[in-house]
Amino acid sequence: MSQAVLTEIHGKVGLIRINRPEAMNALNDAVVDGIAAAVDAFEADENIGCIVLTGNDKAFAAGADIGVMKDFDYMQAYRTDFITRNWERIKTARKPVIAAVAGFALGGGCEMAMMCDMIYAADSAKFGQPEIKLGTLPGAGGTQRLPRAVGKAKAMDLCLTGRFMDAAEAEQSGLVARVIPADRLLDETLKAAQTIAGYSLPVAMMIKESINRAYESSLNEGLLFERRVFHASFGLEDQKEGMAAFVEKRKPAFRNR
Ligand code: DAK
Repeated sequence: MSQAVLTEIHGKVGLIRINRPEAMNALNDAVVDGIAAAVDAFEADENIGCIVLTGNDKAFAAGADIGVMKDFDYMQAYRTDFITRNWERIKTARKPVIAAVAGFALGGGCEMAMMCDMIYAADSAKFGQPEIKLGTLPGAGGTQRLPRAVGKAKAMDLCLTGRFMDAAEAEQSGLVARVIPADRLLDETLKAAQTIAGYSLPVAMMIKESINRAYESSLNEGLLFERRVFHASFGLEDQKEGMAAFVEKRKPAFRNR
């Protein structure tokens, strides 16, 4: 049997590929466990400064595996902590994580992409929360993260009609950071990830943490958090190096401390 998740290292970037092409990359335990294990490994690897999560050209992931879920009852789903266990591992990653989405990102696939720090979409990408067609609702953040990304009106429209949204609409509405021609998606995403990984890792982590604070706090609390982290950045060797390099008109050599 082929591995449900493949990993590669490209310079300072860890790439995770969901690999169930026969099932449109539907997310089962093997996939979600594999993603979590890969995130663990890349987080622990000091050489890695950014993580990219992708699928194939047809699907990022067409949702949780419907065949696995269909006969579950409440007690079984609750007691086995059904696919909740490892789903949040992406969310807890401290290094930046980019989702590179081509083809379908539906249901749990769309939710998993939204757990990443940002989404780069191929022009072939299609996003949706079609759970209503299956007699259920988004269960991994779709009703919460989607309205924060695209606003209440469009989130209601997508979740209640189950329709798909193409890459252009996803970019217009703020779900995705960039749309890239499908044949260049991975190259362009890896290029951006290498850029991020070339900066000071603790600074990238501080920026990620500060932006995520914007979703968890009032504006004043968020600004206070940002100010404290900003002040703390003056304790970094990389801040001394970055500013000295600018003044001396040379490239900085960040050492992640
Ligand atoms: N699960 C299982 N198999 C799937 C699948 C899925 N979600 N999506 C596609 N496949 C399989 C198809 O059954 C088919 O298998 P074979 O018949 O060849 O064996 C193969 O992939 C190719 O699919 P199609 O023949 O359907 O291909 P088409 O190009 O015609 O259509 C499609 C592609 C993506 C539009 C269509 O397959 C489709 O509508 N798929 C289902 C999309 C969907 O409803 N997704 C939402 C699933 S519910 C939670 C976390 C997450 C969730 C819940 C809880 N917790 C943390 C608690 C998430 C729930 C969901 O995602």
